[in-house]
Amino acid sequence: MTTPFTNPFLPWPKVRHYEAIPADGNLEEYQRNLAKDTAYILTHANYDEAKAGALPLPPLLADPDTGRAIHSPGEWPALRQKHRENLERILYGKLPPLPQASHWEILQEKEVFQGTCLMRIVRLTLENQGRSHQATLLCHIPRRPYPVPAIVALNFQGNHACTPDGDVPLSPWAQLSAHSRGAQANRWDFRLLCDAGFAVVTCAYYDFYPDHVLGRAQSVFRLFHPQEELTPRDRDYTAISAWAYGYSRLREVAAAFPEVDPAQIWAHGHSRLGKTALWTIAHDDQWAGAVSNCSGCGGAAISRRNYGESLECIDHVFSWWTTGNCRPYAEHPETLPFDQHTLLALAAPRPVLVTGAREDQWADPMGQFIAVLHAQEAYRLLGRSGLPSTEHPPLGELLMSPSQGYYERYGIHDVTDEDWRNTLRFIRQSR
Ligand code: GTR
Repeated sequence: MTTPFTNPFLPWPKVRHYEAIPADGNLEEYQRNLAKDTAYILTHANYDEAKAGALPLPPLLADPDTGRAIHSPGEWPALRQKHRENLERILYGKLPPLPQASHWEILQEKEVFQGTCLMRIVRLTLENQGRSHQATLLCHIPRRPYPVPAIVALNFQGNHACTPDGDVPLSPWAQLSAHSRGAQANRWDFRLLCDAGFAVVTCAYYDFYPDHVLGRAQSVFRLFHPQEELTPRDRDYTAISAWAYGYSRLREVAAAFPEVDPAQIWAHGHSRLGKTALWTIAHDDQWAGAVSNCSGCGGAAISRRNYGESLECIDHVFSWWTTGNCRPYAEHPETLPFDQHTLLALAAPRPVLVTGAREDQWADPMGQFIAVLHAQEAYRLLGRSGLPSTEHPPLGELLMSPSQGYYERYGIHDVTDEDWRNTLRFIRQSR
């Protein structure tokens, strides 16, 4: 399949500084330079489609080492495994192993929305070799004939920021609690989702990996590694893999609720968590499917395009998201043995919805659409249908089959009610 673009590839503006993370732990200068780099990158990104380029994508259905093509569904699992190992080695690192023990307890439960829904606060504890790590989950469960489907999604600013409900405990993370209660409630229409018959389980992403250069030491990786191995330079242990691990631990809790159908639990994520939702279901086959909202570069958007955010930017500015092996590939994305259509294909045959927004060109909606189109090959190999058209749909129009969905809506980088409505439409027709 060819992409709709025929322009020659133009390289991204290079990041100005590329200091390694200092060994002495003194991050002050590093962080100052990073702020300058970020400003530079933001003002130099390309938003001209005519310059976006069209490097050929690595074939999805061929061995990245030998080039040998596969033709039957039986050959896919081994190739899928190889693609996943490449993504792991170069971009996202390995997920932590399972802990020796895990348990959860209900801290609070009450009726909300005029008795149509239960709100439940759950504390999850993971234990390994005498260390323990906790996460606090905010769950909404509609009172319906059970079992109901569920959406699992990490949140950015703490459970208390997702709802104005004063009974939801403040996140213990100072950085998150600084944000006021209900500050992101517009992104979480629990009422809409419960009325539609969906349970929703969320938790602060900081609970699994605080999202900054020093976050590794407090992340869930500390269950498995001593502190000396969890410095800013230990880039094997990435935030995206820790969050993906968190998604799957939340899925286990949701699946254990008697009200929830364990076969109908969907991973939903916005932006960096949209990248994570895709990496999550690439690993854990128990998810029903995923919704990746405005995930952009390192998520659903093609890395080989010169448009909006670049992999080099991510690898530099968010060094804790990617592995230490990423840099040479980020500087030369044409050398990657995969592109992000490969990540999308790892979900096949399970349904995936990819979304973008018009004013979120940083996340390259068109690059996401191209990735969805190219991921179709894996779905077709497995006997599923791809998108019903290869034309980018008009703004606001959801293009979907039971296996793949894509739309670009008006508006900014956000999660809106329109996004949730489209998510529900997509999930309903996919089940
Ligand atoms: C941006 C980053 C994006 C995206 C976004 C978000 O700063 O460049 O890759 O992940 O943050 O998560 O909101």
